[in-house]
Amino acid sequence: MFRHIPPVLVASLILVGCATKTPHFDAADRNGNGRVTLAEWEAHIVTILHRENDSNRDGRVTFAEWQTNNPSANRTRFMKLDTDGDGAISWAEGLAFVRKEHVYDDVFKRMDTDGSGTLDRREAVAFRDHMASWGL
Ligand SMILES: [Ca+2]
Ligand SMILES: [Ca+2]
Ligand SMILES: [Ca+2]
Repeated sequence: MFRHIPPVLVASLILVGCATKTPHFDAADRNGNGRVTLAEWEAHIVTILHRENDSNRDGRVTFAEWQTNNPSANRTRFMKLDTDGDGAISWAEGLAFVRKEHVYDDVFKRMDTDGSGTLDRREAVAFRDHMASWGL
């Protein structure tokens, strides 16, 4: 992907990338103590996903909105998330699902390379760079 960019520029881009703060880490670290717990990470991811799927920004993700963003979505899965059956997925319902199904446990463990149970900025940056190397 960097084929047409001079190597020096690539190097400086990478340096800038390393020097800048990691916005995801700061957003996820809700209590600002420099560590991100699994609970904080889950809340952060659900916030992003919920915002992305909630096309009309009313705080509820209806089946129509869900389907727009997930063409392969089916109603059975939607109903599993919509636990109060009001026809929309709230942020709290999304988070409850993610926790119940342990959706992000594995990726969190992979990010927590020292096994401390929390992510520090160094671990988050390493993971981000790892993802970047895959073009993500
Ligand atoms: Ca909505
Ligand atoms: Ca609901
Ligand atoms: Ca750690």
